Amino acid sequence: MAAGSQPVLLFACEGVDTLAWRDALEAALSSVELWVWPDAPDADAVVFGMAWGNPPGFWRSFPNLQAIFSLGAGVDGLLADATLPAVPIVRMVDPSLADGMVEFVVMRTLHHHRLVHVYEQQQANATWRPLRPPRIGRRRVGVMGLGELGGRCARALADLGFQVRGWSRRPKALEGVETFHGPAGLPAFADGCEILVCVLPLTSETEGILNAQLFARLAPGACLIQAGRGAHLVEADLLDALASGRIAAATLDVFRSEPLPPEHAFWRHPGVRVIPHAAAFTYPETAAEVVAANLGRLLRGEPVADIVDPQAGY
Ligand code: NDP
Ligand code: OXD
Repeated sequence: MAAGSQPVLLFACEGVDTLAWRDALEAALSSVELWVWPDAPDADAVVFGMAWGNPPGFWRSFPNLQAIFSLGAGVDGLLADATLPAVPIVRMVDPSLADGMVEFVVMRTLHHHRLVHVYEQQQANATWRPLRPPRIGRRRVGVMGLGELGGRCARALADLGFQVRGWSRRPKALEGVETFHGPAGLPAFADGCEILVCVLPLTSETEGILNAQLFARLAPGACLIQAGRGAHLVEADLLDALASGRIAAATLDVFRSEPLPPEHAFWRHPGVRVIPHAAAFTYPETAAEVVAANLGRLLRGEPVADIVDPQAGY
């Protein structure tokens, strides 16, 4: 394929359904030419990139790159590449991705609220013991991260009737949600939470934030739902908290090492439910429209939402 008169968008994403993405992007894009890696005959012609799971150094081969679109909401992987060109990064804000995260968080919050993690262990011993959960309005759920995903989750949980708190970096108001922010707000946010949900981005400030100090603030026997990034969690602290009963059960969707190695203690721990990084997915048919709209704004020189702040790291 030779470079034509339109700017070229190079789609170079690993581990996704490339054909579905190509079809969706071709249907949505009108003012750029789409190339799909490895079919990129002229590196100089590439003006926009769509990235996911690329090896470090990949994007530095395109000297005329003007912006990178992340296929995922989390950009920690991209930003970890020290050679990444200093161009704007547009992260993924796909309504279907947010729907998926809401489904996942609501599903697992209800699972823990209704004590299904206890019934699973009772069933292993053929134990018949009904347990009455607190009324939903008495159940304290804390959501870490109140962005596109966490904000939607917190609102959905509040709509169901949970007593919801939320924690963000900057002050934020969300109807039905008691909000806290910054490191100073973290202890008060965590105090007495019975179900803790993490939907944070991974940054230098949030790495290792799910640790013994935080767990000590939760209600005894609290449950954890972790759908942010694996490096948020200090794994040894979770195993200790499960052993002491400080944490009764954990739903883990993301891990420091993915796929989770077969020998990892989480696989066989009765208090841990392992989900293979499947809380929420980006859907080409909706996400391609979002990419096309942002590309159009870039080409017209208009401001683009969802640009990553490299200082903040998300
Ligand atoms: P957003 O950027 O929209 O929101 C991030 C939220 O985290 C914001 O509320 C932000 O605060 C808050 N935050 C960031 N840093 C801190 C900090 N240091 N202290 C307190 N709060 C902080 O991101 P999304 O909601 O779109 O995505 C969040 C993350 O979810 C992704 O980065 C990714 O890691 C994860 N994810 C996981 C998936 C899965 O399948 N498991 C799928 C997709 C995403 P503020 O509002 O003040 O900016
Ligand atoms: C994402 C993810 O960041 O799938 O979009 O984890």
